[in-house]
Amino acid sequence: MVVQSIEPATNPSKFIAPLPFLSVKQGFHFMLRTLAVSCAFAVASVLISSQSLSAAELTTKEVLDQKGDGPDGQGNTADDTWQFWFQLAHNKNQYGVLDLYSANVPKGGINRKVTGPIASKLKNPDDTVGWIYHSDWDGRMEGAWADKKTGLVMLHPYVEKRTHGAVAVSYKVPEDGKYHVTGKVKDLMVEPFKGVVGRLGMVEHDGFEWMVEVAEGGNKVKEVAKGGPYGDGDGRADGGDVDVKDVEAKKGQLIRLVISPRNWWGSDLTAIENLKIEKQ
Ligand SMILES: [Ca+2]
Ligand SMILES: [Ca+2]
Repeated sequence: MVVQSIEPATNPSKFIAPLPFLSVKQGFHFMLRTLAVSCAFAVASVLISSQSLSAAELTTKEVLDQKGDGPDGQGNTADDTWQFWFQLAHNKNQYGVLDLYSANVPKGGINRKVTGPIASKLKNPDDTVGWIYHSDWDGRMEGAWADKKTGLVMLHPYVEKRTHGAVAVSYKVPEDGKYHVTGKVKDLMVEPFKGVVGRLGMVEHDGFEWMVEVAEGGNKVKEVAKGGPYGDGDGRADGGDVDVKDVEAKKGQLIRLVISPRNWWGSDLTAIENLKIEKQ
């Protein structure tokens, strides 16, 4: 009977110099170099991915994307980077999702009510697509819109049962941190009220305000900043810059830009230009 001796694994050369043509020392250096190169690649890829994850810009592409960028393959759901919202008439701190891609809306409307996407006051209605609420009683204006001709992203507030509601666009935060929100907002329907009602002080067209808020889904966590009012005369500018630093949010929370109609919703089609959200 042959008893095979098993060599104890004490010889380091068997582990450090895996390639037969390398000495122990060369093998060790080879491994160190391989390790260093791998680490450099790993650090570089993490830096690149975190940079792309932590900065985003809203363009018409994001509004027009019916499938969204989240894994469920449906646009404007909880897994998407950019989402579009309307303020609930009966609970101002809560928002609902604009859940209908307007290209799906038949020209005759839903139940003969909604007439979008051909919003009566959009500049290029046939080239404008976006998001509205499925049971909206009046789809002429309210929603988040992208004009393919002008390249503009627009939000329009709404009214329901005499309550003037805001609309919002939100960015899903990819990692905990402080974010810098920049962009421009502009009233595209400057309509100072000059009639009898205006002279009596019952101003309807009264511009809009913007807010930057942190939210979880449709629920407001905190208001971080606000600006305006802009538009509709009264000596005020038609628009201005949004520039808000130190918006602290946790991964998965939403940073949202709200367009609030103040007293009157009907003339507040608002351009959202160069909206960028970047990790500081
Ligand atoms: Ca989705
Ligand atoms: Ca206006």
